Amino acid sequence: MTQPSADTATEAAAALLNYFAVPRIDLALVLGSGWSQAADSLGEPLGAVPLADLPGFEAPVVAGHGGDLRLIRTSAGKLAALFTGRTHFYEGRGVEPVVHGVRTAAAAGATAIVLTNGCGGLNPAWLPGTPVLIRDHINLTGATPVRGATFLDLTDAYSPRLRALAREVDPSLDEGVYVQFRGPQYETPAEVRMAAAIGGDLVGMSTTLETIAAREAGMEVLGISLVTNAAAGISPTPLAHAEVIEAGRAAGPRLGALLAGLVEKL
Ligand code: 8IG
Repeated sequence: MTQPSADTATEAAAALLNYFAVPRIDLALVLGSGWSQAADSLGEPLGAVPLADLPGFEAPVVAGHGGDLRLIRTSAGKLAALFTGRTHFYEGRGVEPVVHGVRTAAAAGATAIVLTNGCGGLNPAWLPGTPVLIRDHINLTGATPVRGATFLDLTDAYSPRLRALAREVDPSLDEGVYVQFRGPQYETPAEVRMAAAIGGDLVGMSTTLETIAAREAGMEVLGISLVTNAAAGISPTPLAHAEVIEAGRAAGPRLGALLAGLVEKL
């Protein structure tokens, strides 16, 4: 299919607003690996549409990654679009499908977006199941959603205001720098040492391109990583996708409480 563009995001936004019969949405959340259980605690569910039914989306393929857009009314009365899955850069379809959900949310009126992910942790104190706020990122994909000579400022890309709100909900939250590798293979231990040397705390395969697109679209961004595993070489045991799913399951109640407390304040 042809690549979804900013115009396709306008079409997808119109389709979703029409589907739910609402004039606009207020915020959006993207649930990454390990975060799916948090979906049920965010407010009053108003319905769901398969992403593949909206212009420009294709169904995600990874086990443990869903593919719906759910509309939720938060306890504060805001309309939140919840993406239960995302397209990853490693799927090889390019950048446009990766950021299509973010652009659709912005085109539908969202002024803030919460981007969550599952990732590897470099700090051995972050046991599997620990949520960490993203303070900043390093994009090692070599790709960008920005087209042309658009010199987008990424200072405070991860909103200090929203991070402070998250810490009001959970004062124990640490912060870190998220390093996006292309994947889909996990890093080698040497690549993890490189990530540490360049200032990284978290390694993953999503989020940075979405953040860039969200900032270009003028949204405030909150990024939250769930450390589902120690990054390669940090722990003596090899990485397994089953570990990722188990860490998410065990952390479910904490993540649900965190997101529910947060959306009340957004
Ligand atoms: I879940 O250790 C998850 N996603 N790059 N490295 C990278 N991505 C991840 C990891 C990890 N764990």
